[in-house]
Amino acid sequence: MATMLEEPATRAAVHMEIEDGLAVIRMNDPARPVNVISAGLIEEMGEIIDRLDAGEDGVRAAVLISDKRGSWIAGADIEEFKNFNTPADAEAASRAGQTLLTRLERLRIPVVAAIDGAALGGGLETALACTYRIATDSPKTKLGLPEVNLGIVPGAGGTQRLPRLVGLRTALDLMLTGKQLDGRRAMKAGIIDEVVPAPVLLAVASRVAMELADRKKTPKSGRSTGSPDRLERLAPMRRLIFSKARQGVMEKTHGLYPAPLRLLQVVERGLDKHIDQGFELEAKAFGELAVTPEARSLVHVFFTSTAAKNDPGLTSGAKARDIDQVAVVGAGFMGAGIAATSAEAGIRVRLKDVKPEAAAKGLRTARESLSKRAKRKRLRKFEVTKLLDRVQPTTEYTGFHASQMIVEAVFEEVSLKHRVIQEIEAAVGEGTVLGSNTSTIPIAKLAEASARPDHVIGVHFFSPVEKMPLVEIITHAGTADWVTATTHGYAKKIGKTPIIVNDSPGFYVNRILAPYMAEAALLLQEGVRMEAIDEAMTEWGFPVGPITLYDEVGLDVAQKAGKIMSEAFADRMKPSDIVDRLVADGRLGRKNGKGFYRFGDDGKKTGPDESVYGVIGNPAARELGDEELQERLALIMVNEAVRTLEEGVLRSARDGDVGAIFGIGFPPFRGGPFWFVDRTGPARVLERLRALEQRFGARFAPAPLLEKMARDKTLFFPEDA
Ligand code: T1G
Repeated sequence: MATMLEEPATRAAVHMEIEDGLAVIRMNDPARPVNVISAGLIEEMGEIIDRLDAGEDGVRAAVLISDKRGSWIAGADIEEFKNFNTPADAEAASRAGQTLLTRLERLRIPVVAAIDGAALGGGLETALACTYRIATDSPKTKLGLPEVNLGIVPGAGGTQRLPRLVGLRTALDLMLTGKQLDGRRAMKAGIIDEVVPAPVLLAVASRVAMELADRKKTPKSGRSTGSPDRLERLAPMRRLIFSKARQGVMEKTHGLYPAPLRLLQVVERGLDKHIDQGFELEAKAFGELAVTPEARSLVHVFFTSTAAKNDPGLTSGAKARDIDQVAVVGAGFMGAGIAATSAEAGIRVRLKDVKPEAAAKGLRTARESLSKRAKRKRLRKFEVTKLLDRVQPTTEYTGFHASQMIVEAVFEEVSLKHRVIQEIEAAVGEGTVLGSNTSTIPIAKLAEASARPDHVIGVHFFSPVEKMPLVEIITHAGTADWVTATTHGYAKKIGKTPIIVNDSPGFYVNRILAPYMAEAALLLQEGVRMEAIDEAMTEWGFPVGPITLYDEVGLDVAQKAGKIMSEAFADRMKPSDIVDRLVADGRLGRKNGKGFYRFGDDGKKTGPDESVYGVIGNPAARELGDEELQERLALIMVNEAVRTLEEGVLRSARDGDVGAIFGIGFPPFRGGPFWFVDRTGPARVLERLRALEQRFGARFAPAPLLEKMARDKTLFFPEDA
């Protein structure tokens, strides 16, 4: 007979049911959308382990499962990180998690982790302490140790258990990238013993648990990778692995992020020691890292980006329409990317172009992209066919009426877009959102051609669409709230992080990029070498420098955007004529293999093209220190960001940080331009801008909001001070 042992009503995140010697431990935190390892959960789990340890009711095996759909355990409670005032606070939290999981691992009975949904960070660490791990093949099932993305290392035994289970290389790869694997890939990596469909998870887990108790079964994970690899046990091999990993980290992060380097140290030192000594090293590192400014900024990025994704910020309560079909007009590179990304999220797509060849080419591009993703996900043949079939090419507007959302991605020309909008409107009825993927044309201008201007909205993707996480949604004064809500829901559904901004030249992302790019061109004009400018900014934390960015986006595109911005903000964004000269010299950047830099036949950048200095008419003889370059470039962008908030282009500082990090690559460890102002201090930022204004003129004039904040001693995020 089943015995249901009730927990006190206030603490009911974990329940245990016992039947015929099997304990099913069910997690479902009523206070949270996902299960997290909070102080409360540690206590409740501890009590359950006490009972199992005491041999309760003849329990012979246990299954650990979640009653929350799509979430197993999302890791430690990141909210609680805000309570860490000292390294000792954080170290103690890590030790509490380690102790719990060591007790779980050392139970006399086998425990099967039955995983459906996210098992991340402390979630995966919990699974690693179980005897056997079964995951479902659901797309919601993700396994990984994403702690580095929060500026910390795994703190509940993961740095020690994972390498011992799957070998050094696989473990380092997972922990240094924070990548998340679905069930099948996790099994290939040796983390998971078995993958099953969700409906049979509990049944299979229960059977396996009893078989383990009867010694009819042994775990298989770890073995499929052949790990721990014998070679990896040899000292020279290990040294090589660590030195390569260290080199990789330095190349990628320039040593700006302490967590990955500390992780390598903890794993290396812990490897030959008893695992308990490894846990000591881990807890210490966790404690020190959790209170660093880098970790605080990265936690800010987690919460702000999650909030941007979940909250469209509408006060009217307007509801989003569900989206199961979209139509994309314009099957170029962007259109194909939008189609592929939508299809991957389970949305049916009509991909239209005027000529059949163009539609077919777009379809090919979309399918190639989808096939690559399917391969990585190890989809079965019928699943791949289903995925590819979701994108249907067309030269007509047939089938458009069944779409809830249209995204036009035709050439950036107002008259063409006007015509396309009218054609679309003739084919669809009321209630279909009309989104434009323009990056330069005001949305209000596009809406002028529309019979239903309240249905018109900007939905600005970044290239390559499959990789870039941001979607900038732009409302004009007449956009209806349900249209905004639906577009926000669409962006979220396809896995993007949206920010919603008001219509204004350059919107937000290009608006703050423009003065930064213009400043880089001015530095060239002053005679600074291109690599010096690029290096200064990668050292500051951007993924690439501004001169490389010119080559990447295309000099003709940058020229056009620069003109629009200088017309709108003439006092601050007068571009130098360098870009004009390069374009006139036939240099378009990477796309024609000729830009500021030289490119090899394989498209790779080979080095600065010295002949550029001749085109510019300047010998590049001036040396400026990194600090001056960084200050001019970073502050001109930060100041512009503050202006957009002040003018109401941005609705919140939160969106400004998310947009700069996810759209431009503003260094995440600096938390975004607004967080940067808070951490530097508005008064200090103001003082530096004033000094620059004196030397270089009005383009550095501080945003009035900064003056006000410095005067009133206020912050953008006072709650995080
Ligand atoms: N802590 C606190 N809140 C969390 C959370 C967490 N770990 N994970 C999610 N939430 C909140 C989130 O803020 C949102 O809140 C809601 O849950 C739904 O999330 C000891 C040190 C799990 C894949 O980094 O990746 O373990 O907006 O909208 O799209 O070594 O959330 O509703 O108020 O994102 O379905 C490591 C972070 C922690 C995982 C779900 N774990 N989370 O995605 O929903 S460090 C992570 C995610 C750690 C150990 C250590 C995703 C998700 P609200 P959501 P989703």
